[in-house]
Parts: sequence; C-alpha cells; structure tokens
Amino acid sequence: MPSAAKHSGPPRPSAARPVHREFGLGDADSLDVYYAMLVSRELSRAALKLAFQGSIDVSIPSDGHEAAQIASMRALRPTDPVYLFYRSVPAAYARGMSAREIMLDNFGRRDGPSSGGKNLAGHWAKRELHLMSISGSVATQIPQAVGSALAAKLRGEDSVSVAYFGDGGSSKSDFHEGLNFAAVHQLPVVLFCENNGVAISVPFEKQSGVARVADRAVGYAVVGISVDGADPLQVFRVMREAVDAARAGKGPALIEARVTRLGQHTSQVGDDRGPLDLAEARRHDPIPRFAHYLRHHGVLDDALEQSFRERAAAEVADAVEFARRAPDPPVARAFADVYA
Ligand SMILES: Cc1ncc(C[n+]2csc(CCOP(=O)(O)OP(=O)(O)O)c2C)c(N)n1
Repeated sequence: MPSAAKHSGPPRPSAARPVHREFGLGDADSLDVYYAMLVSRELSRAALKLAFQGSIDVSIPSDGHEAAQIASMRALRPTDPVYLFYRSVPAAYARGMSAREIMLDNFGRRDGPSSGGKNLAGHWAKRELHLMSISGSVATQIPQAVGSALAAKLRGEDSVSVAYFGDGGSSKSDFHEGLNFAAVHQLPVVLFCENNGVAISVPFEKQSGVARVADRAVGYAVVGISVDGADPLQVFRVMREAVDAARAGKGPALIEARVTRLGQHTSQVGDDRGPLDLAEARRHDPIPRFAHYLRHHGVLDDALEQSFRERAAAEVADAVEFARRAPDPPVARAFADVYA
C-alpha cells in the first residue's frame, strides 16, 4: 500500500519512466486529462468569485480534487451509472457536462441539466450522461449506487455503478450499510472516497478509528485501495483495475484517493485551517505536478501549455456570460417534477 495519508512532506517526484502509456493512457488522453483539470480549476475559481459577488447562491470549490475525479471517470464506460456529490464539478465535466451546463446550474437557470434551476447548485446530474440525481444529505448516494448495481446484476447488465463521496461521508451509516450489502451480494459497484482529511473543519482523526478510509474495506471483505489522489495516472490505474474486476463479476471495491482541499469548504463556509497549513497544502496541487510530469516526458511544452490555459479561460468566460444571460425557470413549473 502507498505510504501515509498525512498531508505533509514534499510532493513525490514525477515518475522517471513515462508510465501513462503503460497504464493505458496515450499522450492525447493524458493531455485531455490535463486540459480538463485546467478547465475545472477555472470553473471552481469563477464560481467562487460569482458567489462572493452575489451572482450565484453558493459555490463548492474543487481545487485539489481534479486529478482524482477526472482520472477515475476516465476508467468508466459512458453508460456506467455515476452518483456524484457536491464537490464533483471536475467529474461532471469529465463525463461530458459542458462548462456552459455547469454554469447554468450554478446560476439556477431553466436549462441547467441537474434540475432545471430548481435545486440548490451542487447536485450535479444529467440523465443522458447517466449522472444520477443526488441529494444534499451526505453519503445518501452510496446506497443508491449500490442499489443500481443490484438492479444491473438482476437484469444481467454489465454496468458498474460508482459513488463519489468524502471522508466525512465514510462516517455515515449509509457508507457501512452500502458497503456491507455490496459485499454480501458481490455487486458491481466502486465506492470512490476523496479523502481530503477534513469534513468542513473536523479532521479525519477525530471521526475515524482507522488511519485510512481504505482500511475499512477489510471489515467487509472487499478490496480496499488507498492511492495518491494528486497523481492522475495512479488513480486511473487503480480505478481501472477495480472497475474491470467489478464488471467481470468479482465484486465491489473501495478506493480512497488522498487529496488536499486547496480551497475553503464552500463559498458560505470559511477556512479555519491556519495560513501555514494552507501553504503546505498548496504543495500538493495536482495541476503543477501533472504539468511537470508531462513536460518531463515531452508530452507538454510551453506553447501547448499557453494555448491550453488561454482556451480553458475562454471556455469558462464564455460559460459565465452564457449562463448570466440565460432565462430563469418559469414560475408555472414550480411544482413540476415534484412528488405530491
Ligand atoms: C447527513 C448530513 N449531515 C451533515 C451535513 C452538512 N454537511 C455538508 S457537507 C459536510 C462535510 C462532509 O465532508 P466530507 O464528506 O469529508 O466531504 P468534503 O466536503 O470534505 O469534500 C457536512 C457535514 C449534510 N449535508 N448531511
């Protein structure tokens, strides 16, 4: 198993060998991942600014979580059912939600795919992309993903369901019940925990008797893997193994991607980690790390980096202006799609 989940010490050096090809990601795939990381960071920063300006209600920064989400999504088929959580903009973008759609949801507009502007932003969903509708109650998406895996097994389909959640979510009964049920019935589901070491402000040590989320897998007799979530290549490798095994009928897996939350919890909840901790945290930023790796192996150079950054900024600026001008949901539809 990889070493300590602690967010301290220098970042690991880039792999000496170009492992991305070995892991099944070509040069173009790796650049796609890198570009999606850049757009996600721009989306996160733009949404935070819009929230501070009062243009949108809330934003949930994903800075630091990009590599874990984008690389893990790439290990799935486009039809595998995915249950995201509020910090999942990079995963939603990787699955195919456009920057414009994400901004429509941030602004609560009529054409936002998640809820047509009727839910709070952060409940990322789009039926056509098999991104399932989720609830704001932490970890409730876990038993839902497990249930959809049971449905797939009963129907003889070969899909793999995935639930994304945080370390705080792994303290909920939903996690334990879901994992146990998945293990008992050997269901094709992967539970993907983004462990950023803190649930709003409660450190993982104060909510867990085990050092790592992945350690909990032993108690349910499922595969548990802890991986450096700032390394998209390692995340892709372990996720693909888990997804392939689940699809082949070998049962569920629990993956813990150790990440650092580089921003605050949400636009509404400030950061109570001290300035020194934040300075240390920034050393684990997945974007410069992956850029360094790609440059080292001749996949990325100055010109490409510059054009990617300009394209990502333009894509997000366009999305903000598009969503700013988009129509609100009509009052007449206030009670449409609502259970009586
Ligand atoms: C059942 C429930 N309890 C409390 C909350 C309030 N809440 C929202 S986010 C959050 C923190 C969850 O932390 P974690 O799962 O580690 O994810 P992170 O925000 O760190 O990505 C809490 C407690 C909630 N939404 N649902």
